[in-house]
Amino acid sequence: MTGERPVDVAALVAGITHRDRRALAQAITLVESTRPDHRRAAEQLLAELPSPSSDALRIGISGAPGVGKSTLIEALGKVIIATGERVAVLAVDPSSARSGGSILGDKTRMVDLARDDRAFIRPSPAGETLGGVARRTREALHLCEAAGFRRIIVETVGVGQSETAVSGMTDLFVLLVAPGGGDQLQGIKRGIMELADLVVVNKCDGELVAKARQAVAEYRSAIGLMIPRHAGLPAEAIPVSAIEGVGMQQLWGAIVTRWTALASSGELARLRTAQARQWMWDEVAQGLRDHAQLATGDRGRELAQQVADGRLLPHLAAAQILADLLGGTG
Ligand SMILES: Nc1nc2c(ncn2[C@@H]2O[C@H](COP(=O)(O)OP(=O)(O)OP(=O)(O)O)[C@@H](O)[C@H]2O)c(=O)[nH]1
Ligand SMILES: [Mg+2]
Repeated sequence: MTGERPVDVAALVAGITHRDRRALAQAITLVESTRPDHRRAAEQLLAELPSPSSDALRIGISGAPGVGKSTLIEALGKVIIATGERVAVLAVDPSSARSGGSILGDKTRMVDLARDDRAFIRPSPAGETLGGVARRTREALHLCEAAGFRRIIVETVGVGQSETAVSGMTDLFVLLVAPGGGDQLQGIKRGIMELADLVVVNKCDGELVAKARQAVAEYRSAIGLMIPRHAGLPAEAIPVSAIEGVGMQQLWGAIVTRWTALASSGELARLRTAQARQWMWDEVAQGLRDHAQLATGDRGRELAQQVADGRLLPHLAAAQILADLLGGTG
């Protein structure tokens, strides 16, 4: 894909089908590219790939900067590999200002996993985002499944919207938290808590043990007051120490138990159907927006400037753009 050589889609299809990690990495680079010719090749690739033969378990993991996401994924990844499965990790960094540091951090904190040929780790910079999760992460996830990965983790830094986006493309959403001072739940929005299947309290070690236990108790009582996301399957709060590898078996056990329960009740199928629909409409919305920006050209820029100067209200400007695009029928 370097230079101006046309993309060899057939070679990528063959490589991915043969579980070649280099082909997978190249394919993800292709779907992330915004160049129109790359986009066409990416769409062709996605159309030509055979659908994965079995269901993958898709896990979303989110949490504030520094709570230990990378450390946890390294430890959990090893547990997954020990079960005989391969694991793919898609790490998305929502803020470009931090991207350099975080991606560097991932390389140094997932050393063992990065070295293991049963693991695939892919950090992606911000790029175009859906509230912090790269627009093309769903496609990357699909590519990982086509490459035979049956355990996939999507990691993102929690920024308020990224949790919603990541939970909208995965089967289970894990909210990672660390013990705080005083009121443990402080700063965690209720809406985010309601998305979580598992609230994992990390850093339950050393001097932090007492605070971590208190946090677990507080999360448990908060969960008890919430309407569960899946009826009959309330969220769980689990203490771990990612750095010491403590609680990893319990965490993996809870993930698998929950996923199995969702699958056998039919809830997983319903969830995925809803996600597929949402994906389609998200793409339509994004596509229309891209089209509108191109098609309105100078007029669009002029209206945006008027909005920026406070001379025109945003919704009135939007209505004018829609009227222009739709021939005044909107
Ligand atoms: N005490 C303790 N420290 C931990 C634990 N897990 C991670 N840390 C430390 O917390 C810091 C952040 O860990 P990371 O795994 O990089 O956290 P992260 O959430 O991936 O951070 P960002 O990617 O920057 O958002 C590091 O200094 C880790 O060593 C743990 O279980 N216990
Ligand atoms: Mg990290």
